[in-house]
Amino acid sequence: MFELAGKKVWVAGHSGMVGSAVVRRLESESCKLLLVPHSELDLRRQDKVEQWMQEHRPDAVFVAAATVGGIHANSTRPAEFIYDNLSIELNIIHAAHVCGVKKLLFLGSSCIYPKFAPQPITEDALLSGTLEPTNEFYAIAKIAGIKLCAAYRWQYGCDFISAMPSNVYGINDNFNQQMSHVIPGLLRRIHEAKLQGVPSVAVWGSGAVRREFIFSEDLADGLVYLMKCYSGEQHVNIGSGEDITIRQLADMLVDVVGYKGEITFDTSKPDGTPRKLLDISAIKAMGWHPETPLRKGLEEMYRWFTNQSAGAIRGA
Ligand code: GFB
Repeated sequence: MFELAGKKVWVAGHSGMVGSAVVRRLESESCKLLLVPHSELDLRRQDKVEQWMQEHRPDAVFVAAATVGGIHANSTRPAEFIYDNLSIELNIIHAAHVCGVKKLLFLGSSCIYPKFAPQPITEDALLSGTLEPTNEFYAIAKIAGIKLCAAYRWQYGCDFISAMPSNVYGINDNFNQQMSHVIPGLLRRIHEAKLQGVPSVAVWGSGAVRREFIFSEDLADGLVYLMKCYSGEQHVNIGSGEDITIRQLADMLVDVVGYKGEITFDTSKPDGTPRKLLDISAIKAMGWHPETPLRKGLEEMYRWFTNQSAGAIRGA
């Protein structure tokens, strides 16, 4: 057990969807939160990161900072995705070792696994096949992050762990159409089509591919659980344990929003990986399980979205 109470905990990336959910979840842990905005600390600058960590001396670190995006952003900005993410991980993980951080959790992504990995995907599928080309550069950066944690554990005995979530959605998501993942992208398009009386909304790709989604608040709870209860070299999958097709997801979103128009499919847009369902038996065996069914999470996300002022929604 790693107790968080009384500890100084740095959530790197606290303004993002996952980081802000971790901050909300940590409010009940009696720890002292350390947060620094991007405008004050560029995590891609090694000297600045080391200096900031020397000054603030966190006991524990959640590495939720990353350059992220959906299939379009990943396929069109590969240099930013590999450069930013490698730099962020390298700087934080190395500085955590130098500054004697007691526990660090690195956050990856289910796209680290091979495109055609057997489903559901177990942790040992890592590096067993070719990656999905639309997110290869991001995946390689995230694989490097896992290996950094393992290397610092082997050589220096650092208690650095890694968690691999399925596709995340929820509160404080990014709704920019060029950047977003499928849920915020479609939710916003369907909502705007409803308001403007547009008769149809185009879904990218065939709609036949399958994805597993985890609600931001469930993920944050699982990450805090791992921080407190898990120590090991093996990265740990974390998801909802269920997947659906993009067509089924679009139908659910139409229902949640209350849109009366039609859904069409734009097959000129990429599908990406055919299926990405994580095997979450390892984390379940540790005693954690997801709480929020997809439909309930989408309703909560839509309520949150419609209650925000326009300026408060990222990417809108
Ligand atoms: O969410 P998404 O971009 O993530 O796309 P990936 C999932 C599927 O939804 C793809 C389709 O088949 C998309 O073509 N889709 C349909 C849409 N309509 C839309 C839309 O309006 N916006 C978006 N974005 N997709 C990302 C990776 O892949 O998943 C990252 O690129 C990361 O590396 C992330 O791992 C979790 O699952 O395809």
